[in-house]
Amino acid sequence: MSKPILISGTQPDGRLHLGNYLGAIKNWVELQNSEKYECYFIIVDYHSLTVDFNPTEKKEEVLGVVRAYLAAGIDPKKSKIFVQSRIPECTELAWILNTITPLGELERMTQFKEKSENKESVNTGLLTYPILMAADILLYDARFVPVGEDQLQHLELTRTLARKFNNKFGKTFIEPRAILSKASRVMSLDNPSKKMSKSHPETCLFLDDPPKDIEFKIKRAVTDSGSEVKFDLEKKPGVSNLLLIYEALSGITIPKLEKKYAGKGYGQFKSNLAEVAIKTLATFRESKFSDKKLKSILTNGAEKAKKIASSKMQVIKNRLGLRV
Ligand code: AQP
Repeated sequence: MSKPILISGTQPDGRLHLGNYLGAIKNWVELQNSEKYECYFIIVDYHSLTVDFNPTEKKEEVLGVVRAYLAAGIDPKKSKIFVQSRIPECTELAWILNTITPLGELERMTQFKEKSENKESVNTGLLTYPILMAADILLYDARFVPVGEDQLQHLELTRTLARKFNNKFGKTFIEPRAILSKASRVMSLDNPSKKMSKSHPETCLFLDDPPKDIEFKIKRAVTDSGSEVKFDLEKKPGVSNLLLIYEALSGITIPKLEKKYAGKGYGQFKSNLAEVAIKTLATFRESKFSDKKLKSILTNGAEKAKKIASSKMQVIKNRLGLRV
């Protein structure tokens, strides 16, 4: 029997951060290695056009994401790795899904509201990008989508669109389910009420940060009043965020960490966390893959994805009566 399909992606729009890794990519590696799924990992370059960008940097940003995937442990022999824009069927399907998406559903998306807040003018892509994400997922009949918590609302829209299309035109799409990692919402180091986000680089620990920057950022991270290292999201959001990060990086559970640092204060805790982060992230700083190898992985991945996408598109067009 064939394995269920699992799909996820990352935008090539700057450097990847600890939220991307602990909320998504680390989990992808574990899911891939469980051998229970057929895995597709996309570099969603069309999504990344919705924010300001420099065309001369885009190619390197795309290769940078592939490099991070490989350094994290995504294996091109086990998983398909490809770039979204190499599969035009995705934008074709996005157009079709546009025609069944109520405008109100898009306007109420938290990410759209946050990113358009206080802006005089907002591009339409920022509003419609959840439809492109839905197309990426539905095109490959994915059953599972491992994402961070910030993407759950978009995934819910994907499920709504699949249901709506199926009801209108006959069963065509699977309603995908999210898979969340334990650290599905890594918060900003400066402000634990906001998620770590590349739109606010000052809040991020980047995967390729040099050791001295990691140490500096963790030492400076906001902690709470008192000195007890204790997990309490309401009363101690800063320390709780650091504990979640520590657990995800080291595999040591939060209760064990609380015990280890009982009576020791924040200084030692932060200094040890910095050591763990420097060690774990060494793989991203030190990994070396030639551009030639990365490009060949992408060509190979796109060839496989293209076959699946084009045969699914035929089914979709048939359903819509578009094949004359
Ligand atoms: N802070 C986070 N905690 C947990 N998971 C996170 N992800 C992102 N931030 C966190 C997850 O990373 C995957 C890839 O993210 P993306 O490339 O789609 O970009 P994003 O979600 O838009 O990431 P940013 O940094 O937050 O960018 P901006 O500032 O542009 O919004 C996704 O699975 C995401 O959930």
